[in-house]
Amino acid sequence: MKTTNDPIFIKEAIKTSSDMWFLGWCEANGGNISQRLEPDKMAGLPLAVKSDWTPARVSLPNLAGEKFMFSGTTRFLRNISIAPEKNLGVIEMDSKGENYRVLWGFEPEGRPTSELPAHLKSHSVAKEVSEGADHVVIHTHTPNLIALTYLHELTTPLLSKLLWQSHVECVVGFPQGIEFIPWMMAGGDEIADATAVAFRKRSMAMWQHHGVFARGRNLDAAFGLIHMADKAAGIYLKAMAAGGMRCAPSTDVVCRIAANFHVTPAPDCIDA
Ligand code: 2HA
Ligand code: ZN
Repeated sequence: MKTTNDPIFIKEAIKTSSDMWFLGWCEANGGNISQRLEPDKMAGLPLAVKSDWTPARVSLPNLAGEKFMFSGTTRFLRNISIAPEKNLGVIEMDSKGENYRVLWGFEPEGRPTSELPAHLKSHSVAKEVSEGADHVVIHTHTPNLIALTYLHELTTPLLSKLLWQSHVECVVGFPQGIEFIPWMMAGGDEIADATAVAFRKRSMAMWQHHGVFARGRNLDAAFGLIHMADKAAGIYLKAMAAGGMRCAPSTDVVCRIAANFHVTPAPDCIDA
């Protein structure tokens, strides 16, 4: 595992992507990660203009001039640990938040993930609603959460409550719930917009039959949310396979746990 003099954000990307791999979340080139980088995070990284300005299929003025770490399109998250300079890159947005250029990585040459518009639109909303605190977006193919989208005709309240009632820590981790996004074409503008809209209210969005998106202040925070939700989905599936959820915690119990931790479950989910 390569860790020597890499900046801390690369070490954190290695840790997170390795954990995602070992949990079975990122087969082949599945899944992608990104992080908005403050200038001090890139100290020691040899930045140089490595590509022309390239349309990012977005127009996001609040991301003008921002720099991001991205995993690369067609690259495997599993391989970041052995070659971060091939599987990760740093990009810079132009002064309109419309085009990007590569400043480091994606060796010998490459581009950010095919989900670039969904990540950038998510970062734009995340930066705004968190007042700059959120820096990370993770997309990944979590088997238990995906299986749920094959089992039930889900809605946002149904999925949020199902997870809150399957693992009693979940309401504390994501009291805003998790947005359910019906199937749309991956990589497209429509699903990118739907994900960004979801992030105005919540920290996670579930793409039907595909995978999950989470935002957070750092990789650990976004990873932790996804881990919690996928574990809850796994507990639900186990209980269902063993005969059904015969004595799940009630809505009242979920509310009492939330109150104990001074959080409020999203009214559009808990009351539905
Ligand atoms: O790039 O996960 O949704 C791999 C993906 C696309
Ligand atoms: Zn995907």
